[in-house]
Amino acid sequence: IDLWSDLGNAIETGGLHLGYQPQIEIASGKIKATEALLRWHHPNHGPIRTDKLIQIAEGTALMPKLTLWVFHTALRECAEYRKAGLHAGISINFSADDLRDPELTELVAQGLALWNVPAGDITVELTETAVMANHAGTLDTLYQLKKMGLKLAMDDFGTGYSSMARMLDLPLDEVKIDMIFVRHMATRHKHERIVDSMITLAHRLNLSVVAEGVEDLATYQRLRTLGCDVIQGYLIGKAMPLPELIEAVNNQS
Ligand code: G
Ligand code: G
Ligand code: MN
Ligand code: NA
Repeated sequence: IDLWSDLGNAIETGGLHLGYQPQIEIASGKIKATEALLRWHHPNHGPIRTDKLIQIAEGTALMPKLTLWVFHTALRECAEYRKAGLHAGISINFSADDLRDPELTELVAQGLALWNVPAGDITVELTETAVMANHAGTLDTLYQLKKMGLKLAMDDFGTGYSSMARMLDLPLDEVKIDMIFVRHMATRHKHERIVDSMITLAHRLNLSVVAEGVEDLATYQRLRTLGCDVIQGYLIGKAMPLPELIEAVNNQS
């Protein structure tokens, strides 16, 4: 099977979609933003894992095409859910390739103008490995995006390496605590102490904290007590297609 060329076809002919996973602000109980997560249902092989899909595209000519598709689709659908009454921002994942692409900021500027979504409502999620690539252009791109008014989030915080060192040179707004820390924090003391320390560290740097992978009420309650700002996870909901997201919001109010 040639997944690479199938993916190329899917980008051109419409085999992809984005799922939107709600992020809830603990203080207000409201959806503050959604994370756009790419989904590919292959006509013969069914759903393809997204990490695998990204691996197939990265380092090839498909990655910029895919990113263009993701960015425009996310902004168009964000504009759509705002019209439907959900006044929430959107978080988008960029890969190492994307951040090295000197045309990324131009693509972002064009998308913003076209879909009329305020720059401040867009958060760019960076994995530590994407930023670790240590490419001179990457930092430049991040500072430009920041100057354009977008927000920057460190994804998978606490995994990878040099996570603290990245805090010195990146103009971050948010950290997303990786679910390996969050998953067992309600039952394991050490996990809970680490999450507590991460929240304190982030707040000392004036960064907002999102906890990922929140699956149960006990975990939510611990996070609330520790002063976490935002939660994301199956307790609230999985990534869902736009119509389902809008329906869920309408049923709530
Ligand atoms: O929800 P899920 O299993 O699909 O996410 C798997 C991984 O794929 C996550 O690390 C996530 O950051 C990444 N991912 C999801 N959507 C996108 C996307 O649109 N672009 C990039 N570069 N990565 C994405
Ligand atoms: O972008 P990032 O690497 O953070 O991708 C988040 C991944 O975690 C996606 O694959 C998403 O579908 C998944 N995810 C989101 N919420 C939960 C959760 O509560 N539990 C588990 N096990 N996975 C989750
Ligand atoms: Mn992410
Ligand atoms: Na993550």
